[in-house]
Amino acid sequence: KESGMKRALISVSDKTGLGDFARGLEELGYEIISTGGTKRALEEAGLNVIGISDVTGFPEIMDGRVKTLHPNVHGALLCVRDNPEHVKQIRDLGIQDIDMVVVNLYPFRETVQKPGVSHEEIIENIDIGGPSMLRSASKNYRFIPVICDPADYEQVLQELRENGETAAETREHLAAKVFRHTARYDAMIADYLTKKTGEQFPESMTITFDKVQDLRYGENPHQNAAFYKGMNPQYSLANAVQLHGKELSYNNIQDGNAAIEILKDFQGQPAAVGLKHMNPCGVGIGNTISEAWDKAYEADPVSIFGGIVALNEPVDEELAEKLSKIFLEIIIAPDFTPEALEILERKKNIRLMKLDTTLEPSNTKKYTNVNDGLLVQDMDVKSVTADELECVTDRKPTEEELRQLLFGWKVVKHVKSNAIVLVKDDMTIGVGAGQMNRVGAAKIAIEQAGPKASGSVMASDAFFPMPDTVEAAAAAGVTAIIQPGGSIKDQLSIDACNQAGIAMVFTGVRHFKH
Ligand code: 93A
Repeated sequence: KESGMKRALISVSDKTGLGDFARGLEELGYEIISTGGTKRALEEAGLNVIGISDVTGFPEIMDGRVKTLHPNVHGALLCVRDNPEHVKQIRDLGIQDIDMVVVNLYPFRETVQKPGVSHEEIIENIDIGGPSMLRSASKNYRFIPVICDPADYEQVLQELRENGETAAETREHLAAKVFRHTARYDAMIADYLTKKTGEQFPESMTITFDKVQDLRYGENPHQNAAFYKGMNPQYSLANAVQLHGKELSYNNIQDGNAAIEILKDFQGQPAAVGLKHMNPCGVGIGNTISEAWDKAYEADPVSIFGGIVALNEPVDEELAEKLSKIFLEIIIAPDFTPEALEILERKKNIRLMKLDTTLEPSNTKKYTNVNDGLLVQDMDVKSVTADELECVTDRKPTEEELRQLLFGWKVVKHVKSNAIVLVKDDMTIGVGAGQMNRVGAAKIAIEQAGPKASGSVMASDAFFPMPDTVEAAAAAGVTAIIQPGGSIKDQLSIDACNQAGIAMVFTGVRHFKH
């Protein structure tokens, strides 16, 4: 070695913590080699830096596309230092050792997510030299520590200060992290280009997720769990700002997600969703958000206990007073007024999440796990308008019935199948969820509605295989029904409706949710 000093190669896009880390290395007797932008940043921070061109004997060319791709770099990084042949070869070629690699990559993900970004700019942000160095040094982790995450700077410095070198175990951890990082990085590029080709379901999936947080536990305390976010998290709870309360649990995140999914179908009017165990227990719309909540609450004042509330307008003082009277796990809303916050924050445990819940449905994919595999489908973003309904009974629904039917249809889509929802006065009054037969779901909804069932309308997520559900509806005083239609026995249900004076419309669309 010419200088006898250790050398660290630093080339980073994310310059977080860079100055302090490099200074730490300098104090430990390291020389620092850097590429253009990193070198400038380090020099501004008052450090001495060797330019990469002095190592490669080559200028950085083609707008930086080739800076570090050179045998003087990769020879040093890949040399097996206890292999005398390797060492001889690099000495003969005049390749100097590099003892540490600190690289993080062009911000590909951030670039893809930039509004109005061009394809060319995205392509330029595919880092080639960076991953190459990370991979070379990681393959050789027995000898070279490699850092791709500024969060690891401190530990590395500390080990160097204490022992003059990093622990073998640390180097192994760092290398594993690098390969996770570069694998994910490539997967993001693959995702971007695959989407661009229009391929819907490619031969192999490369979905990339970033950990949001480890969770205390999963559905139950004996299950470990973590929360990850994907590439388009704008409508995800991962993007919510928590204003108050304990950390979200696994079940909270699932339930919260289900609640905001429902809101997507109620844009353009104040809407409130009460949710328990993945199913809505009350949905209401109103002229004000407070009125919408009154209805969601009144829909089922029993089940909402310990539930989740999602709203598509800010919580004000009036609403906060009402919400504070019941035990709720989470409130999700686009905002909370200061007065509302003050009222709700008196409750220690309630989680207050600020999230833009007013976005339109997004046409993203939905993933469901099966043992060691994944089912992937489009999100169910289908909706129907009044014009698309086919009335199949003698009596047509009235204007008001039609409004309630469409309301019920939006809700039933989000209820676990088999699902029946009863609706009256812009609110759900009975929700029958997740039954193994349809009439069973209807009976639950009717029982829950009690006397309110009379004069209500019914929505069914799938067709009636038999007339028994219509018969139960008629007995309860239901006046109109919305369902997909399409059973070979539709006529039996239509006859039963006509007999009871019920108006029934077909959507031609079904909303199974298993
Ligand atoms: O364009 S590259 O793919 N070609 C290279 O040879 C190369 N070497 C380092 N990108 C390359 N890098 C990347 O440049 C690093 O991964 C890092 O993200 C970035 C740092 O550049 P600068 O120091 O000029 O800001």
